[in-house]
Amino acid sequence: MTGLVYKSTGSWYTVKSEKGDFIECRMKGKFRMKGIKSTNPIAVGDIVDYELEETSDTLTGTIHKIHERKNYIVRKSVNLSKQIHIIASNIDQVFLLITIDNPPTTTSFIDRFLVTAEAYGIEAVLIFNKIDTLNEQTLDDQLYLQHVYQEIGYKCLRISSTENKGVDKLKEMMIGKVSMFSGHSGVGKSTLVNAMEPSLHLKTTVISEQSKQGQHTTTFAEMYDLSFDARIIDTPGIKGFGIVDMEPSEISGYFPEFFKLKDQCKFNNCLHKEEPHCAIKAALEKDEIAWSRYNSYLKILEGDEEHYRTDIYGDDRAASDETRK
Ligand SMILES: Nc1nc2c(ncn2[C@@H]2O[C@H](COP(=O)(O)OP(=O)(O)OP(=O)(O)O)[C@@H](O)[C@H]2O)c(=O)[nH]1
Ligand SMILES: [Mg+2]
Ligand SMILES: [Zn+2]
Repeated sequence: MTGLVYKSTGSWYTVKSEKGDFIECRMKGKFRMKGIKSTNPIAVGDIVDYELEETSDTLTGTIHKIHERKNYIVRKSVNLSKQIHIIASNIDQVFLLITIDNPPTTTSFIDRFLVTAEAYGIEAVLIFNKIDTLNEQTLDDQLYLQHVYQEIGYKCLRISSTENKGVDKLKEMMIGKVSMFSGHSGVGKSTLVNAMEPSLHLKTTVISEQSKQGQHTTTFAEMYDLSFDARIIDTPGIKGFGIVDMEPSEISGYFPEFFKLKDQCKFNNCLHKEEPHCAIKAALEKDEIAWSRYNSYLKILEGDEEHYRTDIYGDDRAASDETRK
């Protein structure tokens, strides 16, 4: 029998059958997908083959095959730097929730996320959530960031999940699709799912007053069927985004505004650092490329991965003055 994985806790997987029942399944033996070394062999969104276990009183099953994935989005696991964690698979679009200051989201984090989505060929949309909390300064910061990303071509939405602003527009974009919410803990992913489907009552928690960070309320990725013909995968907040191995020459291809200009660089292997007649540096000087994007690019190029854990709330805050050049 074939089903779709709605939740994975590591040892048990909730699979929705073709008839629409939810069956708790285990994995049979060990199996690996070709070329993927991940901490989790099966992810939410996977299509699997399973057999029902006849011996048990409750309905359980064993999974013996994963169908090939259309795509998947991964992050490097923070502790085991060589391993990756598959957040979800077979998704049509991913929404990154961003808050300006509660909690703060850095441009470096946003850009790492976007690079990952570009690399895996998944459309990414930016959601600026908690717009009801913005003051004069943070509103300015939010609008500036939105401008930067819209210029590049990313769709942006302004939402207040608690005041139900902008939610209908989002729903429209989700019809007929599998979408995923991502972002730091506390940005309001689960609150936004509740705003779209109040009957779900997903657990949410206020962010810590002191640290201005979320409390990691959602602990496992889970998919939900929504009443307007849409599916959403709510995910646990992520601290940082380690970029999975990329060749230095590949990276600028995942910055769409760099990619457009690349052919105009003097050297076709230009890494846009110190090379003469670099079209990207020229665009930067003319303010046609945002400095925050260029800085993110350099960090990824330098393999600056450990950094994000310490400076995420530090000097490269999304809305800091340096990035507003
Ligand atoms: N003012 C305001 N508060 C919001 C909004 N969206 C979410 N919140 C609040 O932000 C806090 C965190 O929301 P959650 O939905 O738990 O955040 P999350 O992103 O799911 O967090 P994790 O599950 O930890 O990753 C809660 O207190 C929400 O009520 C919003 O649009 N405006
Ligand atoms: Mg949550
Ligand atoms: Zn160049």
